[in-house]
Amino acid sequence: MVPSFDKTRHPSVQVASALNAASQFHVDLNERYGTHNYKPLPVVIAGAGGCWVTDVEGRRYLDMLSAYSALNFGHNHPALVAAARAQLDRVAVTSRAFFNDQLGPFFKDLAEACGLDRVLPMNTGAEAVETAIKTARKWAYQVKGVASNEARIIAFAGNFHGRTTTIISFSSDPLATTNFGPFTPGFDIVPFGDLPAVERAITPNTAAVLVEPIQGEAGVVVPPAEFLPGLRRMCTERNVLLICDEIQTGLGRTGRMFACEHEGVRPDMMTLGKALGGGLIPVSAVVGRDAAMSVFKPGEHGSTFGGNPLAAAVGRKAIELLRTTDLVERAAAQGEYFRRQLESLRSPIVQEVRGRGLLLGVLIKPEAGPARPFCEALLRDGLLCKDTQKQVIRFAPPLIIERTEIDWALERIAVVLTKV
Ligand code: IF1
Repeated sequence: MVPSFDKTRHPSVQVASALNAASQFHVDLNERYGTHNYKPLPVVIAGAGGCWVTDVEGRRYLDMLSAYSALNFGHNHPALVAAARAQLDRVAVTSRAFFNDQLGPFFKDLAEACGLDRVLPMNTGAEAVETAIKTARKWAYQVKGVASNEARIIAFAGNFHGRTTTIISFSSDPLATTNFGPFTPGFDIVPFGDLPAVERAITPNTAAVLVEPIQGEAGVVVPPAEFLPGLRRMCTERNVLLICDEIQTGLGRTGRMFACEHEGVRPDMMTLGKALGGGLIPVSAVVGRDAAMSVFKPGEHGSTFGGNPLAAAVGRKAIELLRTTDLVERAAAQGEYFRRQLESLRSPIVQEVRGRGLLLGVLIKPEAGPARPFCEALLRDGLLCKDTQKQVIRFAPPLIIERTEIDWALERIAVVLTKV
């Protein structure tokens, strides 16, 4: 089940920080012709397998970012690649103007995996969130009886749900919003984890509460244990839809199939993406209760690529892998181990290790400076990870990661986090 890739040839010497001509060539092309909406760490990836990537200079790195959790199965998982290949040889794209023979089975398997009724397929995470917002609004008008254009949705400070104009309208991050207005109205922001604030924010016009079970971009913030169950109770009592954005936390990442399972919470709708595409292609979906999803009639919403047979075949295989292998349990066990080992480093510059399963954040004390230079140092030692919110190093390796690979990473992390 774990993809074969030569793990014996770990980079043995610390590599130079300067890029060679092969890397610099690509960096220069990006600089000259790409739009500068990212500032990538200086590594040019040319190949990958399992938890490892290779750069254009032939160096190897252990991937502990996993494309922001899109690579729960690792790079190029053989079963997923085989499913994609087989489907590519049959039919890849049909549009929803017609049925295709992959989509129905994908709907069934995904709905059952979520314990919910219906699936609406899209491509990217942001599209799934947009779709959930549209669904909630439509439900508010058609089912709840909210007056036209008055529906409101509650979201949380520090949220990250994507980059579209509507989604950034309720972002509290100036980087995501500055000079992108005017913004979509209809959102109320309350502090993450603050149940009384949610209670106060709910009005008869409230259609939904949209929440990340763990806030990723905010720096891997786990809410208090009573938060999600409290939201569930409140939403049920006040006839408000609970929407969990499981795009980053779902599909095994936190050691459960879905992060809200840790608290025994079932939302009315959830958004999925990232790993749903098996680390190969973009696949996203809203999965929800019939009462919400059945507001749509033909022609009211859609997507050219959403639900295409290639996406459905890969998504279905991804769900199958999660349901029939020990990946989710592995994420729990390896995450627990990784976390304990990180804590036992007793680094003087680490304030806290937080997160769940294989979604971990290491909070660097402010006096040690920002997290980015630590990520750059780890990169030089052959480890890919990424800072978030200035002070947090995010570790989110593929769920297939083995204990020996975690130990390999820990050796390097120990050096970087203790040499100050
Ligand atoms: C970027 C973070 C991760 C997400 C949740 C929806 C989406 C995302 C909970 C949208 C996307 C990404 C996108 C990436 C950075 C990133 C991220 F740093 F912002 F927090 F993963 F950790 N809901 N998350 O996390 O999905 O449309 O991108 O498919 O730079 O935008 P998308």
